[in-house]
Amino acid sequence: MIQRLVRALLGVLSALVGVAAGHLVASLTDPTSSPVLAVGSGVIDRTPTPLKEWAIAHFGTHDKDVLVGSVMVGVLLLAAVAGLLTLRRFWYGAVLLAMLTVIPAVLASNVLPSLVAAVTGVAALAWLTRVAPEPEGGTGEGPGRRGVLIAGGTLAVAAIAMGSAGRWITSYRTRTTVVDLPAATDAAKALPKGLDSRVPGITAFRTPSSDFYRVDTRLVLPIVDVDSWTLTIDGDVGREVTFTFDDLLAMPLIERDITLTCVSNEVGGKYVGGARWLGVRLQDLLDRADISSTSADQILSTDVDGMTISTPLDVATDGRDAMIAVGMNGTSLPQEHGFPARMVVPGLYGFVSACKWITRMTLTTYAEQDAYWTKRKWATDAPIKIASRVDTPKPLATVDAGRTVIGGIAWAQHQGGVSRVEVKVDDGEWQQARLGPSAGSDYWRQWYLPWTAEPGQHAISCRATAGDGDLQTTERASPFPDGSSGIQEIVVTVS
Ligand SMILES: Nc1nc2c(c(=O)[nH]1)N[C@H]1C(S)=C(S)[C@@H](COP(=O)(O)O)O[C@H]1N2
Ligand SMILES: [Mo]
Repeated sequence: MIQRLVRALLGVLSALVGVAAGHLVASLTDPTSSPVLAVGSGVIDRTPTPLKEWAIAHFGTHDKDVLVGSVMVGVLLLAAVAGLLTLRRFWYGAVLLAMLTVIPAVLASNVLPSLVAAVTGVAALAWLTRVAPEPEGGTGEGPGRRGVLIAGGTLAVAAIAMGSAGRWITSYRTRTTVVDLPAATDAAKALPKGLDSRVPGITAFRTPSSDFYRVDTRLVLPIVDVDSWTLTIDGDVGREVTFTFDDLLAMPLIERDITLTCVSNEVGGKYVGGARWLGVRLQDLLDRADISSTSADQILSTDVDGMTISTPLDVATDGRDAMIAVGMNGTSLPQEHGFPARMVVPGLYGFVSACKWITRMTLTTYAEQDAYWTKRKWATDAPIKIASRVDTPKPLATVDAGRTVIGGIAWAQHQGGVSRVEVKVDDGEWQQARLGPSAGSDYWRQWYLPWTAEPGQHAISCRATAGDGDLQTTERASPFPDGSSGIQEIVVTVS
């Protein structure tokens, strides 16, 4: 029994050594090819949409950690089995352990890390099983015990060292680098002072880049060299054009306050943020490619790793402030938000507009080419739905009786912004909330309503009206396929 446990542990340790060695080699070559991450990315791309939505809803921004953790647990369980198999024949276990690297080797763009993982994992297993007590002499005592402790300890230290080094090198290589940007030729007005300090607990009027929600399919950020990066416009165009980063900076730059929203945002959710974007008008870029006689209906954007995002051409060119952004909140784009350039289209959910790390825009048709989420049956035409959220009090909070404030945020991008927010407490009438300042029709708006809280349990809801007159719908919808809708209702206890 003890001996089996030991063998299982030796299998696990060998796998950890292999994973760590593979991670280190990947960090030096192609970080996305780290074996466990390669499997994780494979799972992301192959997970059916409903399961993915469930994971996002339940694990939120931790969904990726849960995914990588699950892959790791799976690998270690199989590695334990490999360890047990060595009791029969060393090669049984060694082959199973090596087989575990086949999937990442096939999925990854670079096979080297998986190869290294296989070789070091099997070598570790060979060493450990050689010093471990023989199955027949199974006392678990004697020279074998000491030897296995020394070998195990050495390998554990090596695994930790390689794993940490790999992590550090990857985060170093994918760190945010700040590049100087020129001032906008068409600057935004100073952002009005929001309600941030007047309504405690309300969402900040401007989301700091470090707090800005992040949604993408990547487990590792791409490494992009801004000096060799280019943006190409091709497909059904009069003239194929390629821009360097400096070419973009030499063009007229607009600066706009725009609120981005993710289609996966649930009613009352956090996948929304307001930032100031600096970039080149999409129309200016498309004009250089001459799309006057195109029959395309889609811009198919491709990122540096081949991920694709579709955008309806007519929406992107209807005069709204669609841009290829190079700056966010006063500096160049943070790595996780698409450095060196990304698309931003006011009023469209990010999955049909906001391609990060963009490197190509292909003018094509929906009939001809499908983007990543189109293949997964998400909508292609996906305007952001009018929405509002209660920030304070928090759901299920306990509030002191007496005078307090209900406050939150609402958005209706490219529908004239938010012109009204109403709040309902229990079965009362809809009461008009006071609005914070406006930063334009593509930006969200803070709101608050003074409230005299009576002891007991209370339900609080809110709803927004857009500047164009549309009222936030009561119709409940989940994110798939074109965004959630419905009225948020929170419950608080007043005492
Ligand atoms: N290359 C790439 N761009 C992408 C995505 C992605 O997975 N890959 N996700 C999109 C989605 S779904 C959203 S909501 C926005 C989020 O942008 P943010 O992470 O900067 O907030 O980016 C979009 N751009
Ligand atoms: Mo999204």
